[in-house]
Formats: sequence, C-alpha cells, structure tokens
Amino acid sequence: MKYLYLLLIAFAMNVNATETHELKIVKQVYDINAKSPDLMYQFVPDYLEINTGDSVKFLGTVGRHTVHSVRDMIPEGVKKIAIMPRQPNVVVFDKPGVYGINCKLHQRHGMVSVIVVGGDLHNMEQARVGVKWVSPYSRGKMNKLLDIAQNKFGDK
Ligand SMILES: [Cu+2]
Repeated sequence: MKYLYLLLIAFAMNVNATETHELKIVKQVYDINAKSPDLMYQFVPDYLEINTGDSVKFLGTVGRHTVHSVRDMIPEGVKKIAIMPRQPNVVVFDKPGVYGINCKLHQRHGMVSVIVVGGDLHNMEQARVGVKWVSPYSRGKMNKLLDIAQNKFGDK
C-alpha cells in the first residue's frame, strides 16, 4: 500500500514536470465595417481563461493598439502590463487571478478584455472596483466579462 502511494506521488510529479505552458493568441481588431463603434475596436477573444504560467501573445500591437492592464484589475504584486505599439507583445501570466486589460487608445470605444488565470478569482472584488478606471462606455462590457468569470468559477 505504501509502495502504491509512493508510486502515485512519483506519477503526479512526473505529470507536473512534463506539463507544458500554452501560448494563446489575442488579436486586436480594427473593423471599419463594424455596425457600431463597440464592435469596431476589440480584443478577440475579449474573454480568456488560461492556466497559471501560460503566455498570451497579443497580435496587432505593431499598429495603433496598446495592451495595458487596468489599474486595480490585476492581482497584487503583479507588474502592470504596458505594451505600447511596436513593442514585444508576449505576456507570461504566472500569477493566478483576474486581469482587466484595455487598449489605451480605444478603451473609450469598448476595447477591453478580461483574462482569468488559473480559475482564480481571489481579486475579483478589487477588480470590480477597478472597472471605474475604464471609460463609462466600457464599464458595462467590463462588468459583463467579469460576470462570465464569476458565473463559471463562482466563489472558488
Ligand atoms: Cu486599440
């Protein structure tokens, strides 16, 4: 029995060691034919769930989009995300929690997104407070994205 237990631990450690971190792609879209401004400028997808340690590559930052974490909408101790156009655009998310992201130039048109890392909502309350830092136009969308996370991961 003890042997089996050790075997299981060894197996679990091995699985852990070979776990690969994924690279997800988020596009920044500018669609001039969109029916309304809130569809014209978008992160696609604008809601993303990733595992702790995964990376996100933001495409389109060579244009006129930025990728910035919203004040109060990242876990405590995490360095803020600030990708200006033409800068390296891969972000490693190694701290679990809720992240609110916006494009500085187009967040007034609803260009905001939410990334949930590790299914962890420990900073959800703070993130809700941080919604005030995006434009009035984007607040409804940001709250809807947070709702998706809350509905999915509840009070974990
Ligand atoms: Cu933009």
